[in-house]
Amino acid sequence: MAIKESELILNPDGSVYHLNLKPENIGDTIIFVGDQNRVEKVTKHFDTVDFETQKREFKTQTGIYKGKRISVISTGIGPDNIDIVLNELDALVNINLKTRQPKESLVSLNIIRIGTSGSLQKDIPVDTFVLSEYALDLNGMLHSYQIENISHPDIENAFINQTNWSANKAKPIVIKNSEALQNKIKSNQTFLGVTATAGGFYAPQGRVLRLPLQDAQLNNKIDSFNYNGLRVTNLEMETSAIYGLSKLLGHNAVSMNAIIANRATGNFSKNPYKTVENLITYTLNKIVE
Ligand code: R1P
Repeated sequence: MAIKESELILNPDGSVYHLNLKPENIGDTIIFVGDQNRVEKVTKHFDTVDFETQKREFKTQTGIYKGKRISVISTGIGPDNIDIVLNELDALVNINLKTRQPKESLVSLNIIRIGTSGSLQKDIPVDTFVLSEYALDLNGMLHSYQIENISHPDIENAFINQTNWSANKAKPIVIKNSEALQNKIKSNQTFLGVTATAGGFYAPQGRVLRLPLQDAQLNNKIDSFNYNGLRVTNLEMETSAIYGLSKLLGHNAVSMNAIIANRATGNFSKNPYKTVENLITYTLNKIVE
């Protein structure tokens, strides 16, 4: 059965609706950044850039870095945007856009997020890198999919118990990264850990400006969570959605976090741009090693 026009929306030129991309516009290695102005901070290192497009916050450039074809896409902020980006990227490689039928032989993309994040642990200071071994979903977008085969109930239940997680919030989900990409990119320069993904920046990450939190102790409980040595290293807003949808769709994903704030000490990086730049060059070189 062909997927209906209302479900898989294409632009008049045949490109997918939000990303404005056609299948030939992307490589099979894709770097996600949040900020559209970060796309060029990655591609300025490329030998050539042969394609560029933008619609809303979704800006893409594709080019060659040390012989490898790589696309860089800005996802904007949050798991809702990741739902759009992952589904439309998957459609580009795994659905025949002319017949609107899923392809029989499926392609696995390599997806690497280069993002910024706040550390929750004193011993993971600002200006370091965290590679997310696991993602801890706190926002709930993934509950619209069938996640039973990608979740880790033992870790999830320990987290729910140790934090006294409110039943009024989405049930936390733990998803593993791509071990192959982790092994390619990790080094003694990367901390490994569990990255918590919140669906907002303020109360969902325990920040108080004028509104009180549902649970004022939650961040302390998240910081001290421990499951067989696994701990929550950092908080951001995309990794669990990337890991969850990549696992469900058959893609490989890893998330690299430039730590620009430390929520445990209250420190903020003196030069966050430099830390992000360092993470970009570190990650690009690991991808082509
Ligand atoms: C919030 O300021 C944004 O910064 C972090 C969060 O995940 C969120 O998207 O990542 P990026 O710098 O990659 O956007």
